[in-house]
Amino acid sequence: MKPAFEVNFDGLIGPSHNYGGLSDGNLASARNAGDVSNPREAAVQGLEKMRTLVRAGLVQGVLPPLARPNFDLLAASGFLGTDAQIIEAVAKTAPRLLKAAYSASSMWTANAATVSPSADTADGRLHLTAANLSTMLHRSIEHPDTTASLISIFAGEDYFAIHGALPAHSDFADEGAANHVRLCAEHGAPGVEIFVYGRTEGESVAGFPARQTLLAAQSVARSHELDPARVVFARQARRAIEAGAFHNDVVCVGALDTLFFHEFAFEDTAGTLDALRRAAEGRFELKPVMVPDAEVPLADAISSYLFNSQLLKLPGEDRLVLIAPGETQDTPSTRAYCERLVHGNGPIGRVQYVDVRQSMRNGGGPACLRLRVVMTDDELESCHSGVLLDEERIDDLQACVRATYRDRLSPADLADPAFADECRIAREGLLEILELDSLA
Ligand code: SUG
Repeated sequence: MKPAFEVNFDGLIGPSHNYGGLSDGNLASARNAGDVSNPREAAVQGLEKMRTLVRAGLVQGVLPPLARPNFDLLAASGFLGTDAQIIEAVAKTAPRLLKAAYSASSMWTANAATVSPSADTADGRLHLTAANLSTMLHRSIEHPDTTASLISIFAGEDYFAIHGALPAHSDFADEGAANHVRLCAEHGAPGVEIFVYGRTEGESVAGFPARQTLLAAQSVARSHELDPARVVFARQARRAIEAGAFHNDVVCVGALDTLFFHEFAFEDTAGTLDALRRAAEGRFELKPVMVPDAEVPLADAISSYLFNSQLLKLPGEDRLVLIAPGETQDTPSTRAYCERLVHGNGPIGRVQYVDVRQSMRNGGGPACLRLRVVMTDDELESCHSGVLLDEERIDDLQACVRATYRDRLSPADLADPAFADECRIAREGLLEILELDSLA
């Protein structure tokens, strides 16, 4: 077994971060629609979270924001002319389309791709499949550019297999790692991969959309050459989706041998745990930590984002650490639960709160903002080093953000043609720091 460690690739929050109200079924996005955002503060908050993990001794990566507005979407919709003419015309006749073209949603890199570490795959390569994000228009335009970023960063076919997104049809709806959990004894050892889906292909469900299908999950597992005996497909509870858990990572997070989840996360909890134990046999003993609804009602779990936390093994600490959003501390039931959790003798020994409020108000907590990539030394060596962060690079990125991002942005401001130039200049500055000028 080659030793490996988990690298978190966070999305660098882009200059057009705004509250567009674009995501049906995402309660925070709907609640804050039309509010004034602060892209500068959002990006600084995200970078401070990254700094927390760098200081804790973890390897931290970053994925750059995508170019916004996405003129390809606007051109495909028949808007032609100079950039300024296009923006003026779209703002007048199709303002929702303009919001989609400007969305900074690629910040939530848990939705960028699904990742299987080399220890789990038959060809011994690290596999990544870009998510088609086909359910929401503003997210469906991410994957071509995300794929290009992944190719630039995870360079070297000996080590990495990058798959383009699945077909853009609702039968293949795929939201990436937000519906995927990998468990193992230690990162470098072969593990078990859990794929959570909200509906089967062809099935129509009333109410909030189920953004992940079983067919998509099975397709990714096949392309990643996973051992079928070590894969579990689990259905997300309809009840959780209806309550606002538009991705499984709103009600569940796992790390190493521990699965931390809400009582109503899965349609069949006992069946899911049995399947997991069978898949884990001989590899590790599953440690489930189920939070009963009586202790944390589903509505509180979703509004506080208790489970949208990063569950991490930090150097020098015996038990796992939960990096939770500040909202979890502000919600009485989740704060009390966390206090009891760390005083017990279970696998989670500490909770640390971080402030990512700007992202939270669009439904993105600490876990949405990161893509986990388990890597060996050789794989890390082969990966583009410009996106790996130390504090100095974080300082440089923050300085660029402070110099180029607005601190107030309402969806109506997107109509200002000058804003498109501001976004381009800001992104070019960031790409230079990350030595990714080729993506400009
Ligand atoms: O897809 N919000 C994102 C939040 C994604 C959270 N990711 C995970 N749970 N992994 C979404 O719903 C809101 C954009 C707006 O309304 O402007 C948005 O896209």
